[in-house]
Amino acid sequence: RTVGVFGMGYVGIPAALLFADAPGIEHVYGFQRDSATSGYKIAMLNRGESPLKGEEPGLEDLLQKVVSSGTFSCTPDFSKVAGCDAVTLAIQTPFKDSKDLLPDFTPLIEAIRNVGRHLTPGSLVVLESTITPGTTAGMAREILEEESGLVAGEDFALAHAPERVMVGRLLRNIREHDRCVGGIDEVSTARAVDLYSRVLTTGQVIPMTATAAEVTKTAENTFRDLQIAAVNQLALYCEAMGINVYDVRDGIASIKGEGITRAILWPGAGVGGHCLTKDTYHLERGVQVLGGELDYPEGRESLYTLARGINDFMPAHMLRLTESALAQVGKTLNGAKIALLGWAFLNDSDDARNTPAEPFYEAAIAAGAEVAVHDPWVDPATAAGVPAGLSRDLEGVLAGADAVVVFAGHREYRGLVADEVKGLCGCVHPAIVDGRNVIDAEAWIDAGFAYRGIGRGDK
Ligand code: SAJ
Repeated sequence: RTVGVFGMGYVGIPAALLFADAPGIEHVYGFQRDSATSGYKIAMLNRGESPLKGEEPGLEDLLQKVVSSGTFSCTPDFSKVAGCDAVTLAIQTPFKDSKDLLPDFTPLIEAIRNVGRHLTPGSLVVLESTITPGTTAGMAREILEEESGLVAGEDFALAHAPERVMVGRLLRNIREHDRCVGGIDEVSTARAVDLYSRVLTTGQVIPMTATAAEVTKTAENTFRDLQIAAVNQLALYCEAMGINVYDVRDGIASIKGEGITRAILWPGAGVGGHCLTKDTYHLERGVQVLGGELDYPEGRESLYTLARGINDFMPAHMLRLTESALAQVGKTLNGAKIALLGWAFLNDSDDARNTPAEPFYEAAIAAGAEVAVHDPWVDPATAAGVPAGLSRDLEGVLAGADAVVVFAGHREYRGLVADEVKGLCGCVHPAIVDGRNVIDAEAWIDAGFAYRGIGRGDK
């Protein structure tokens, strides 16, 4: 059995290596365009070097194992698809502009075309990218049939197997997570179940239709976004009522009874990343593609887009909290120096895609503030949309700040000492705004800070 994997990225590389290491699979081709931006990966991978940034436990060892045993090779030669029993596509669906509601499918469409051009009867094609419900059985099927002259379901099998890996634990996630696998027909589902069962160790394969698998993936993150919006809304209410949202959160989370568990997530400065900010729109676009109407009570918009609205409001709320803290010490945003701590969208991460810090940064500057940005994880040279002044010099960013605003809960910020920060700010009463519950409010207020925190109506 020979397998091909399109897209040598965070999802494709670990998947290809695990297929290469799986029983019953003789060879895996990692298909990678020999483009100016990513062609370098081909030689690197064939040398046994991972092109992925950051620590991925076990990945480079596995890569060297399968390269030296000859069961994996990376190639730009798409004609080798003809010899593959199965081809999976883990192509990113990037956004031209983060303001776009849906991604640019061009790279994925190009990859599907390349598969179609060399597809042979009896093969299985599996899409792993996060896609709008209806894509596998719709657009992907049409392109593959058009390019290959074959008939999906009869001449080749077609399925969707969404991934849910987290950077830093790619191999573990693929081996251990349960995996939804959905075909355009029963045979396709069975073929895909057989393929993925070979790489999973503890995870289970959950068979369903291709469209159900697409909905599962987008709905999983839509629900997560909704849960975060629910607790962000609660935080805003707690601020208005003068109570501490974290006391309420602890209370709710601790309510246990016969099988009762309350999932309550964390309020914060906003929701970023490539998944939660977009999967809601994938899901609702799928309803329009497949169902026609987004159906909800007369005159109301969908709950999920309301949730997106609440999460996207949090950076603006952070600016209101900053303005309020500055006012407490007789200052305004206009003319203030703000030290923004944390550009990444996730704690202890270098990923800045769709970071909620960006709308805050833009609005603060528009209000006349000067903003210095610190992030010890984000690499200014490679991260998306990084402000010119991004610095790793925390003391330099804090020097002379009228307000310190925490946007990411990086571990470096959990150890900040109020008096030391105050010394660096150089004013008697600096402001501190905590967007991720990493600041000890009492200690910083005692040190003379004007304190605000998301959900901290008690301060
Ligand atoms: N966030 C909160 N409160 C929370 C949890 C997260 O404000 O309680 C914020 C984070 O600060 C971040 C954003 O939401 O800005 C997204 O956080 P995340 O932990 O969901 O990180 P993602 O989007 O990189 O990863 C999610 C994960 N999905 C789940 O955990 C169910 C990941 O496993 C998926 O692989 C990924 O989406 C994806 O690829 O869909």
